[in-house]
Amino acid sequence: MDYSSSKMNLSPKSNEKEEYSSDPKVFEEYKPLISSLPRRKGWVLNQFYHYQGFWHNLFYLEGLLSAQEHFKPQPNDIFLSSVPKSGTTWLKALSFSIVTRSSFDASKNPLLTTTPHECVHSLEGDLAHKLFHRNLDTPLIGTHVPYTSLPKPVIDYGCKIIYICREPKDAFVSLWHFCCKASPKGVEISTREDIDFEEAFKLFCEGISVFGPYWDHVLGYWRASLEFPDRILFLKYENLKNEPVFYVKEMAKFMGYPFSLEEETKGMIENIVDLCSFENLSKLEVNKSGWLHGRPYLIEKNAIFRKGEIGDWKNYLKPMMVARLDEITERKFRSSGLTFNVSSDA
Ligand code: PAP
Repeated sequence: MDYSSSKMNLSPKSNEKEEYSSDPKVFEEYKPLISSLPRRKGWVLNQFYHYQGFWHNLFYLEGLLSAQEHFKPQPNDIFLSSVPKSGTTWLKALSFSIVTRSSFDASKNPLLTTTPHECVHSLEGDLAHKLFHRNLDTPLIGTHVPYTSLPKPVIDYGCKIIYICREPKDAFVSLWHFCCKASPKGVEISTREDIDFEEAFKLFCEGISVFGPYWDHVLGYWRASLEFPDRILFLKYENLKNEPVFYVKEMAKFMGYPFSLEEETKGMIENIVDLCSFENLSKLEVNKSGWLHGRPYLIEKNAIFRKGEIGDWKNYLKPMMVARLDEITERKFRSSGLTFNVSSDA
């Protein structure tokens, strides 16, 4: 595949306009802080702001600041956390199915008519931008916020967290595809241009991606999971893909919703795995057409479901790129105990 024809200039310009405009009634107070932060041109939305060691776009940064100031979790809340494109949608669907399994008949499961992102709202997106008016039907909250930036009560109350990460080459390729399908609001969708692949790769390697650096995000949760194993369950997309039944069982136990022997015998775990599989969710009408809500850019729902495979990077990354990303991953994760089988499938 030749990416040289796909162009969007990513170099910073001092007079770049921010496409997303915040609600002044809600976020006015954060303007002085935000304007003092280092910033640079990002992907999709013009500006990335550097806050507490990570890069954020304005929409999520305002949500994060508001969450850090105002958000009060319930002690039994369970956070589903990830760096973007690591399996968030899947984790939301599986967790939602686990905790609501006695509330719905299979034919009435909300996942059949509602996207996983609408079944489980995001802390810094939906909740922060709607002033934390919550539907308390489930204790689940999604977030891409790095561990060290989570609102303090989330840690102090001992809320449980499930973190999912994904092999970085696949995470990058998935992110690039997603960003190419997203348009800043107000930009005619037909005039949207692909993001330059090589430029995006360079930025990703430098740690400049939404909620990046990717490696620091993963390491923050990894280290916390080693310190607090009863509070943080650390999952890999690849493991979940290879052994979904085993990990769904582990998730249910961890969340405090273990499967009974009777449920296991009836095939409840396999039913949940099937319901939430890429093959099933991606063909549901609700996930095929229409727009995803609660985002600062326009994105069609089907952009969330692309291939759902391990190792798709092989179709996109040149050998030099593979070597570079593998080298960074090896260096960053060295002596952390965290490994990915970097050069083979997972
Ligand atoms: P988000 O951060 O915007 O929420 P997220 O769900 O984390 O996105 O990642 C999307 C990736 O998960 C896509 O990967 P791909 O680009 O390599 O294909 C998407 O296809 C994949 N995905 C979505 N749902 C599932 C699922 N049910 N099972 C496996 N993979 C899935």
